[in-house]
Amino acid sequence: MELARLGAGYVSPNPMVGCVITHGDRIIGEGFHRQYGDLHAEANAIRSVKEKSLLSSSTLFVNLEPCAHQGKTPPCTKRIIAAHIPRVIVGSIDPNPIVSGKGVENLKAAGCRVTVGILEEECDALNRDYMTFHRLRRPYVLLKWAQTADGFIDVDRSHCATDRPVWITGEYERTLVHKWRSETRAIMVGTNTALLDNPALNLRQWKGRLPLRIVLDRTGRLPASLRLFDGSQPTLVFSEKALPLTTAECAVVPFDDSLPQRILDELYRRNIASLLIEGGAILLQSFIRCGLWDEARIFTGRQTFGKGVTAPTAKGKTIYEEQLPNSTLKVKCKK
Ligand code: AOF
Ligand code: ZN
Repeated sequence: MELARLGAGYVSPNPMVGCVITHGDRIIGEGFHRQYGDLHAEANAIRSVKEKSLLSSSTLFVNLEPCAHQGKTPPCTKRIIAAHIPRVIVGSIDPNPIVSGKGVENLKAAGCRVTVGILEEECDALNRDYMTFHRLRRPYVLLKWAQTADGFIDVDRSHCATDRPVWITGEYERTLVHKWRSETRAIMVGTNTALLDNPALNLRQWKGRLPLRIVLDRTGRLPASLRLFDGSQPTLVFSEKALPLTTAECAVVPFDDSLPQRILDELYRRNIASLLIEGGAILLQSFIRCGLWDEARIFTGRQTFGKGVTAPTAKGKTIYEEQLPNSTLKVKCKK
């Protein structure tokens, strides 16, 4: 799993996979999936073994069922069988219908001894985006917001036109959010947030793959001068009518109660396995209302606003809490 995580941010919509090959009590090979479309973890691990003669009496450990399909690379089961590896230990069964169960079946048919379900919960959690994408046929939905100690996510800015957001957290939190962006394939904001904050939704403070930027614009009122439309990154606008955009794509959907589901359907079609929703309150709450979220990361700052835009409320189980330099971070999971 540690090896698998080295691919974080680079492999989606494919899973993070790590693989270790042992001989007796010695590790003789290691590998992980480095980048979308590259060699799979098992292939890298087999390649890394120097004494190939040891493979026929080795054990291969992998967090996800080895694939049995001819994809961008040949099936891993074929490589494992060709290397005469007699024993394979698997964490999770692959939820991808083109592989699911077939990998284990193929290995067993070739006489390999296979054990499935070792640290399954941890392996499922490691690839929660991938698991959610295939099991629920929608991206993993991550909500993020920052609120004041008295529960506001913004001051009331309805009467002032400024593109400067009011900061509740600080530099450390900002960098952390950029890291999260690098680990997510798409980032979405609502119309008001786009207008008032003029966010760039890029990775200024972190290295990684640029995510798809998504913004809602029901009636086409967002000006082309926004940073979102600077053409520096793939950008998608959901609107009720086809908008004549030059630096972004437009997806037409009805803006009714089904909007969150329709957005996720469109992202599923586009092979986007994870979505980070960064605000504002209305957009966040609409996904919460539909139950279409998986995790909420909430920063609570030290200052108070007294009045303003009320923060969303999401009922869930707190799975993590940490004191950061300028706030408390709470991570909640739905249910
Ligand atoms: C990976 N890396 O280490 C393993 C994967 O797009 P392809 O052809 O690379 O195939 C992707 C599928 O292969 C993926 O959905 C999963 O079922 C299987 N295993 N994929 O990208 C890996 N082991
Ligand atoms: Zn594979």
